[in-house]
Amino acid sequence: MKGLILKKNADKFTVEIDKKPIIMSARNLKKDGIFVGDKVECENGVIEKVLERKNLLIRPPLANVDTMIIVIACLPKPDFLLVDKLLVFCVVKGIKPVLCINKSDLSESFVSDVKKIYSGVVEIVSVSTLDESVMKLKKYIKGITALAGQSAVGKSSIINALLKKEVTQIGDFSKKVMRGKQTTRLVELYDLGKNNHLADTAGFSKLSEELLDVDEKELKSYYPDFVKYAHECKYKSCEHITSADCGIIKRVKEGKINKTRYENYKILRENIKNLKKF
Ligand SMILES: Nc1nc2c(ncn2[C@@H]2O[C@H](COP(=O)(O)OP(=O)(O)OP(=O)(O)O)[C@@H](O)[C@H]2O)c(=O)[nH]1
Ligand SMILES: [Mg+2]
Ligand SMILES: [Zn+2]
Repeated sequence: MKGLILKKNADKFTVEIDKKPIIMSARNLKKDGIFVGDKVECENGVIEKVLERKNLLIRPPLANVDTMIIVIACLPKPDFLLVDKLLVFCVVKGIKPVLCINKSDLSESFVSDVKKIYSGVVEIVSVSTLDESVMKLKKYIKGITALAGQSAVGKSSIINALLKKEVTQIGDFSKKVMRGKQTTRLVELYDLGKNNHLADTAGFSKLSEELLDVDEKELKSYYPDFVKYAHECKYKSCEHITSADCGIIKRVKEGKINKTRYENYKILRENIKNLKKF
Protein backbone atom coordinates (compact mmCIF):
# COMPACT_ATOMS: atom_id res chain seq x y z
CA MET A 1 0.00 0.00 0.00
CA LYS A 2 1.20 3.51 -0.80
CA GLY A 3 1.12 6.27 1.80
CA LEU A 4 2.31 9.80 2.56
CA ILE A 5 4.25 10.75 5.70
CA LEU A 6 2.29 13.50 7.47
CA LYS A 7 4.21 13.69 10.72
CA LYS A 8 7.22 12.26 12.49
CA ASN A 9 7.31 11.83 16.25
CA ALA A 10 10.34 10.07 17.77
CA ASP A 11 10.24 6.64 16.07
CA LYS A 12 6.57 6.76 15.09
CA PHE A 13 5.21 8.12 11.83
CA THR A 14 1.73 9.31 10.91
CA VAL A 15 1.08 7.97 7.41
CA GLU A 16 -1.88 8.97 5.26
CA ILE A 17 -3.36 5.94 3.54
CA ASP A 18 -6.62 6.21 1.58
CA LYS A 19 -7.08 9.69 3.09
CA LYS A 20 -6.87 8.37 6.68
CA PRO A 21 -3.98 9.01 9.09
CA ILE A 22 -2.47 5.84 10.56
CA ILE A 23 0.40 5.60 13.06
CA MET A 24 3.17 3.32 11.83
CA SER A 25 6.70 2.25 12.62
CA ALA A 26 9.61 1.69 10.26
CA ARG A 27 11.53 -1.11 11.93
CA ASN A 28 13.38 -2.18 8.77
CA LEU A 29 14.52 1.29 7.71
CA LYS A 30 16.74 4.06 9.08
CA LYS A 31 14.32 6.45 10.79
CA ASP A 32 16.42 9.53 10.02
CA GLY A 33 16.14 8.72 6.32
CA ILE A 34 12.36 9.18 6.33
CA PHE A 35 10.94 12.72 6.08
CA VAL A 36 7.57 14.39 6.26
CA GLY A 37 6.36 14.57 2.64
CA ASP A 38 7.92 11.24 1.73
CA LYS A 39 5.82 8.85 -0.32
CA VAL A 40 6.22 5.38 1.10
CA GLU A 41 5.20 1.79 0.65
CA CYS A 42 3.77 0.07 3.72
CA GLU A 43 2.66 -3.37 4.73
CA ASN A 44 0.90 -4.52 7.90
CA GLY A 45 1.39 -1.21 9.66
CA VAL A 46 5.09 -1.00 8.86
CA ILE A 47 6.82 1.38 6.44
CA GLU A 48 8.88 -0.80 4.12
CA LYS A 49 10.20 1.55 1.44
CA VAL A 50 10.66 5.26 0.70
CA LEU A 51 9.82 6.07 -2.93
CA GLU A 52 12.03 8.30 -5.04
CA ARG A 53 11.83 11.99 -4.10
CA LYS A 54 11.28 15.01 -6.30
CA ASN A 55 13.29 17.14 -3.86
CA LEU A 56 14.30 17.34 -0.22
CA LEU A 57 14.64 20.42 1.91
CA ILE A 58 16.97 20.06 4.85
CA ARG A 59 15.97 22.96 7.07
CA PRO A 60 13.03 22.50 7.58
CA PRO A 61 13.11 18.79 6.79
CA LEU A 62 10.41 18.32 4.15
CA ALA A 63 10.30 16.13 1.03
CA ASN A 64 8.56 16.38 -2.35
CA VAL A 65 7.62 20.04 -2.11
CA ASP A 66 5.57 21.24 -5.12
CA THR A 67 4.62 24.77 -4.08
CA MET A 68 6.05 27.34 -1.69
CA ILE A 69 3.93 30.16 -0.34
CA ILE A 70 6.37 32.84 0.78
CA VAL A 71 4.59 34.92 3.41
CA ILE A 72 5.46 38.51 4.24
CA ALA A 73 3.68 41.20 6.22
CA CYS A 74 4.17 44.87 7.06
CA LEU A 75 4.88 43.69 10.60
CA PRO A 76 7.44 42.25 11.44
CA LYS A 77 9.54 44.47 9.18
CA PRO A 78 9.84 42.60 5.89
CA ASP A 79 13.11 41.00 4.89
CA PHE A 80 13.10 41.28 1.08
CA LEU A 81 16.52 39.68 0.81
CA LEU A 82 15.02 36.56 2.41
CA VAL A 83 12.17 36.67 -0.13
CA ASP A 84 14.70 36.87 -2.98
CA LYS A 85 16.70 33.99 -1.52
CA LEU A 86 13.57 31.86 -1.23
CA LEU A 87 12.67 32.68 -4.85
CA VAL A 88 16.11 31.49 -6.01
CA PHE A 89 15.79 28.43 -3.79
CA CYS A 90 12.45 27.53 -5.40
CA VAL A 91 13.96 27.57 -8.89
CA VAL A 92 16.89 25.43 -7.72
CA LYS A 93 14.57 22.86 -6.12
CA GLY A 94 11.88 22.82 -8.81
CA ILE A 95 9.23 24.40 -6.58
CA LYS A 96 6.54 26.83 -7.77
CA PRO A 97 6.69 30.01 -5.65
CA VAL A 98 3.77 32.26 -4.68
CA LEU A 99 4.21 35.49 -2.73
CA CYS A 100 1.55 36.03 -0.06
CA ILE A 101 1.18 39.43 1.58
CA ASN A 102 -0.53 38.72 4.91
CA LYS A 103 -2.02 41.21 7.41
CA SER A 104 -3.42 43.32 4.56
CA ASP A 105 -5.90 44.63 7.16
CA LEU A 106 -3.05 46.65 8.70
CA SER A 107 -1.74 48.54 5.68
CA GLU A 108 -2.91 49.08 2.13
CA SER A 109 0.17 51.00 1.12
CA PHE A 110 2.37 48.03 2.02
CA VAL A 111 0.49 45.86 -0.46
CA SER A 112 1.14 48.31 -3.28
CA ASP A 113 4.79 48.73 -2.24
CA VAL A 114 5.35 44.97 -2.47
CA LYS A 115 3.58 44.81 -5.82
CA LYS A 116 6.01 47.43 -7.13
CA ILE A 117 8.93 45.16 -6.27
CA TYR A 118 7.55 41.77 -7.27
CA SER A 119 4.97 42.07 -10.02
CA GLY A 120 6.37 40.35 -13.06
CA VAL A 121 8.65 38.29 -10.81
CA VAL A 122 6.23 36.01 -8.95
CA GLU A 123 2.46 35.63 -8.54
CA ILE A 124 1.21 37.79 -5.66
CA VAL A 125 -1.83 37.30 -3.44
CA SER A 126 -2.74 39.62 -0.58
CA VAL A 127 -4.77 38.31 2.34
CA SER A 128 -5.68 38.78 5.96
CA THR A 129 -6.34 35.92 8.34
CA LEU A 130 -8.89 38.13 10.07
CA ASP A 131 -11.36 37.92 7.17
CA GLU A 132 -12.46 35.72 4.28
CA SER A 133 -9.69 37.00 2.00
CA VAL A 134 -7.47 34.26 3.41
CA MET A 135 -9.49 31.79 1.32
CA LYS A 136 -7.92 33.28 -1.82
CA LEU A 137 -4.90 31.16 -0.94
CA LYS A 138 -6.75 27.89 -1.54
CA LYS A 139 -6.27 27.94 -5.29
CA TYR A 140 -2.49 28.24 -4.88
CA ILE A 141 -2.17 25.18 -2.66
CA LYS A 142 -1.17 22.49 -5.13
CA GLY A 143 0.39 19.21 -4.06
CA ILE A 144 2.71 19.49 -1.09
CA THR A 145 2.82 23.17 -0.26
CA ALA A 146 5.13 24.77 2.27
CA LEU A 147 4.45 28.05 4.02
CA ALA A 148 7.72 29.91 4.41
CA GLY A 149 8.80 33.26 5.78
CA GLN A 150 10.01 35.17 8.83
CA SER A 151 8.71 34.34 12.27
CA ALA A 152 5.41 36.06 13.20
CA VAL A 153 4.28 36.89 9.64
CA GLY A 154 1.27 34.63 10.29
CA LYS A 155 2.01 31.25 8.73
CA SER A 156 0.32 29.24 11.49
CA SER A 157 -2.58 31.71 11.53
CA ILE A 158 -3.09 31.05 7.81
CA ILE A 159 -3.29 27.28 8.35
CA ASN A 160 -5.76 27.63 11.20
CA ALA A 161 -7.90 30.04 9.17
CA LEU A 162 -7.93 27.76 6.13
CA LEU A 163 -8.82 24.69 8.19
CA LYS A 164 -11.22 26.69 10.34
CA LYS A 165 -9.82 25.18 13.52
CA GLU A 166 -6.81 25.53 15.77
CA VAL A 167 -4.52 22.84 14.43
CA THR A 168 -1.29 24.67 14.97
CA GLN A 169 -0.18 27.10 17.63
CA ILE A 170 -0.16 30.82 17.00
CA GLY A 171 2.41 32.93 18.75
CA ASP A 172 1.93 36.03 20.78
CA PHE A 173 3.50 38.68 18.61
CA SER A 174 4.95 40.93 21.30
CA LYS A 175 6.46 38.07 23.29
CA LYS A 176 7.95 36.58 20.16
CA VAL A 177 9.58 39.76 18.98
CA MET A 178 11.02 40.44 22.42
CA ARG A 179 12.48 36.98 22.88
CA GLY A 180 13.07 36.26 19.21
CA LYS A 181 11.36 32.93 19.71
CA GLN A 182 9.68 30.84 17.07
CA THR A 183 6.34 29.30 17.90
CA THR A 184 6.24 26.54 15.31
CA ARG A 185 8.94 23.92 15.63
CA LEU A 186 7.82 20.59 14.23
CA VAL A 187 6.97 19.99 10.60
CA GLU A 188 3.57 18.53 9.87
CA LEU A 189 1.39 18.19 6.78
CA TYR A 190 -2.26 19.22 6.98
CA ASP A 191 -4.81 17.77 4.58
CA LEU A 192 -6.55 20.39 2.45
CA GLY A 193 -8.45 17.90 0.29
CA LYS A 194 -8.00 16.90 -3.37
CA ASN A 195 -4.55 15.48 -2.56
CA ASN A 196 -3.26 18.89 -1.52
CA HIS A 197 -1.35 19.31 1.73
CA LEU A 198 -0.02 22.32 3.56
CA ALA A 199 3.04 22.38 5.83
CA ASP A 200 3.73 24.94 8.50
CA THR A 201 7.45 25.46 8.75
CA ALA A 202 9.71 27.49 10.96
CA GLY A 203 13.20 26.84 9.64
CA PHE A 204 12.88 29.12 6.65
CA SER A 205 13.01 32.30 8.68
CA LYS A 206 16.70 32.26 7.92
CA LEU A 207 17.98 30.60 4.78
CA SER A 208 21.73 30.32 4.62
CA GLU A 209 23.38 31.02 1.29
CA GLU A 210 25.02 27.62 1.52
CA LEU A 211 21.68 25.85 1.13
CA LEU A 212 21.06 27.68 -2.15
CA ASP A 213 23.89 25.80 -3.79
CA VAL A 214 24.22 28.43 -6.53
CA ASP A 215 27.44 29.83 -7.96
CA GLU A 216 27.69 33.64 -7.81
CA LYS A 217 28.26 33.76 -11.58
CA GLU A 218 25.01 31.87 -12.17
CA LEU A 219 22.94 33.85 -9.68
CA LYS A 220 21.73 36.36 -12.32
CA SER A 221 19.96 33.61 -14.25
CA TYR A 222 17.58 33.07 -11.30
CA TYR A 223 16.14 36.59 -11.65
CA PRO A 224 13.44 36.51 -14.33
CA ASP A 225 13.18 40.31 -14.22
CA PHE A 226 16.89 40.57 -15.15
CA VAL A 227 16.86 37.76 -17.71
CA LYS A 228 14.27 39.69 -19.70
CA TYR A 229 16.82 42.46 -20.42
CA ALA A 230 20.05 40.43 -20.37
CA HIS A 231 20.39 40.61 -24.16
CA GLU A 232 21.01 44.35 -23.74
CA CYS A 233 24.30 43.73 -21.91
CA LYS A 234 27.31 43.94 -24.21
CA TYR A 235 28.88 40.78 -22.82
CA LYS A 236 27.05 37.51 -22.30
CA SER A 237 29.07 36.91 -19.13
CA CYS A 238 28.01 40.29 -17.67
CA GLU A 239 27.18 39.92 -13.98
CA HIS A 240 25.48 43.34 -13.91
CA ILE A 241 27.92 44.90 -11.45
CA THR A 242 29.93 47.42 -13.50
CA SER A 243 27.81 49.86 -15.41
CA ALA A 244 29.79 49.96 -18.66
CA ASP A 245 27.56 48.38 -21.29
CA CYS A 246 25.26 46.69 -18.74
CA GLY A 247 21.63 46.64 -19.83
CA ILE A 248 20.39 45.70 -16.37
CA ILE A 249 21.98 48.69 -14.64
CA LYS A 250 20.52 50.91 -17.36
CA ARG A 251 17.05 49.48 -16.71
CA VAL A 252 17.45 49.93 -12.95
CA LYS A 253 18.25 53.62 -13.55
CA GLU A 254 15.18 53.93 -15.76
CA GLY A 255 13.05 52.26 -13.10
CA LYS A 256 12.18 49.28 -15.32
CA ILE A 257 13.91 46.91 -12.91
CA ASN A 258 13.20 47.46 -9.22
CA LYS A 259 16.09 49.00 -7.28
CA THR A 260 15.49 46.96 -4.11
CA ARG A 261 15.66 43.74 -6.13
CA TYR A 262 18.88 44.89 -7.76
CA GLU A 263 20.55 46.08 -4.53
CA ASN A 264 19.64 42.79 -2.81
CA TYR A 265 20.99 40.86 -5.80
CA LYS A 266 24.36 42.53 -5.24
CA ILE A 267 24.28 41.69 -1.52
CA LEU A 268 23.33 38.07 -2.17
CA ARG A 269 26.05 37.75 -4.82
CA GLU A 270 28.64 39.07 -2.34
CA ASN A 271 27.38 36.71 0.38
CA ILE A 272 27.70 33.73 -1.96
CA LYS A 273 31.20 34.86 -3.00
CA ASN A 274 32.25 35.14 0.64
CA LEU A 275 31.22 31.53 1.30
CA LYS A 276 34.17 30.39 -0.79
CA LYS A 277 36.63 32.22 1.47
CA PHE A 278 36.03 29.92 4.41
N1 LIG B 1 -3.48 42.09 12.07
C1 LIG B 1 -3.23 40.84 11.73
N2 LIG B 1 -2.51 40.03 12.56
C2 LIG B 1 -2.27 38.76 12.18
C3 LIG B 1 -2.74 38.26 10.92
N3 LIG B 1 -2.32 36.97 10.81
C4 LIG B 1 -1.62 36.69 11.92
N4 LIG B 1 -1.57 37.75 12.77
C5 LIG B 1 -0.91 37.81 14.10
O1 LIG B 1 0.52 37.68 13.91
C6 LIG B 1 1.12 37.00 15.04
C7 LIG B 1 1.99 35.84 14.60
O2 LIG B 1 1.22 34.82 13.98
P1 LIG B 1 1.71 33.31 13.78
O3 LIG B 1 0.67 32.66 12.94
O4 LIG B 1 2.06 32.65 15.07
O5 LIG B 1 3.08 33.52 12.95
P2 LIG B 1 4.08 32.41 12.35
O6 LIG B 1 4.51 32.93 11.00
O7 LIG B 1 3.44 31.08 12.37
O8 LIG B 1 5.33 32.47 13.34
P3 LIG B 1 6.41 31.29 13.67
O9 LIG B 1 5.68 30.06 14.01
O10 LIG B 1 7.20 31.84 14.81
O11 LIG B 1 7.28 31.15 12.43
C8 LIG B 1 -0.05 36.60 15.94
O12 LIG B 1 -0.14 37.55 16.97
C9 LIG B 1 -1.26 36.66 15.01
O13 LIG B 1 -2.46 36.91 15.69
C10 LIG B 1 -3.51 39.13 10.06
O14 LIG B 1 -3.95 38.80 8.96
N5 LIG B 1 -3.71 40.41 10.53
MG1 LIG C 1 3.97 29.32 13.34
ZN1 LIG D 1 24.70 43.35 -17.32
